[in-house]
Amino acid sequence: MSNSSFTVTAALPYANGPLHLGHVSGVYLPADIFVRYLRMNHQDVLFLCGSDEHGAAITLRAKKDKTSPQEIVDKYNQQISSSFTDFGISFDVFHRTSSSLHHQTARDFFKKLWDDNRFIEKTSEQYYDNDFNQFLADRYITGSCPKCNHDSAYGDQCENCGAVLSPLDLISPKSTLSGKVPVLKKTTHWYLPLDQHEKWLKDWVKDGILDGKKHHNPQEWRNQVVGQCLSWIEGGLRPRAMTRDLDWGVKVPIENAEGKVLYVWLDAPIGYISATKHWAEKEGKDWKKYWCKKEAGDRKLVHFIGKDNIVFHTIIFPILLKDHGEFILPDNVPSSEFLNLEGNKFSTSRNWAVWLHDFLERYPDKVDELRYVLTAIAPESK
Ligand code: B3M
Ligand code: ZN
Repeated sequence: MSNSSFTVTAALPYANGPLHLGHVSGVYLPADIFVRYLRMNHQDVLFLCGSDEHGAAITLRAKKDKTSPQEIVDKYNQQISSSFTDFGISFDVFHRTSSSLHHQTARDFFKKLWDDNRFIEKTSEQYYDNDFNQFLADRYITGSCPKCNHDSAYGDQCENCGAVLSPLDLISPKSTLSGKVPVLKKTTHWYLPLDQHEKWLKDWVKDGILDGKKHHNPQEWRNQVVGQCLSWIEGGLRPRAMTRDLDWGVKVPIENAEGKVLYVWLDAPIGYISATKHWAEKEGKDWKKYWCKKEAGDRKLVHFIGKDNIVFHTIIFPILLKDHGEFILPDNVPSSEFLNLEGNKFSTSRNWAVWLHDFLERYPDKVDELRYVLTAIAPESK
């Protein structure tokens, strides 16, 4: 194997519940195998992860458990991190997005893009709960699905038919906070014009060409990743709001943005960069060698992710990295299909899972056996 250097990331698990074997087999174990293989071949590799501690996934869980988001993320950051250690996943660093280092990194990133006029400011009407005096995140609104009539579709998606929705599509919407019909109210947000990036994205994903030069070999990407990404682009991209009306998250670092935080899918991937900074500070290294065009040379960036995260890692995050200007783009984004349990997809919210910490408590000396079985049945392409 010729000498190369790698920055390998594994999707940041939401700190809203424990890890299950679906997460492990689809993301963390393949990433760990890849990294161990590189290290065995004396390649220079940094392997990083951390917990994703913002967004409605966290606030909803806190509400359900009648506690605060902080308590939820503290609890699950701890539990997830020990499960990874006990299972022998060999991260160089496991960080968290609630750290002040991350907040600063994400704010600076957003501010640079804002200063460079990369966002479009837009005022629109969104659902608001008068009893709770707050705008409703997509996941806080349920109603009937306009496509299949399923009666408890969420504001962003129908779990029954898979349709991607916006809250205004729902028939008879209801707030999950008060249970009442929400009202429409005006609010201003900053949008990333994804549609302006279709051309270069397509060249990059389909042919591996970036800025007129060969960037990576597209044959090495999995079919389902390229396929999903191209079908999004071909369907036409639309501007997407990069901020939210919420009080849990990274505050929007510009004037007249009180009560607004960064969209969790803007801040979470930046978590890869802050995890690197955190590690580099401790190790006396230069984080830029792992991320920045000037310092990184031909270092390869590889994101291991779950199937439902493809669009964020092949479209939105690459646009953000390119717009920012200093960063390298991913060379590969390996994503697996879902592992099923008795025919159904593993699911934290539906409590359908074999939990990793449960397995490790019951069978502490069977780690290699579990790693073997999950590798043998890995849902690589189906
Ligand atoms: N936390 C989504 C998930 O667990 C999300 C991944 C973030 S990667 C930057 O499905
Ligand atoms: Zn539906």
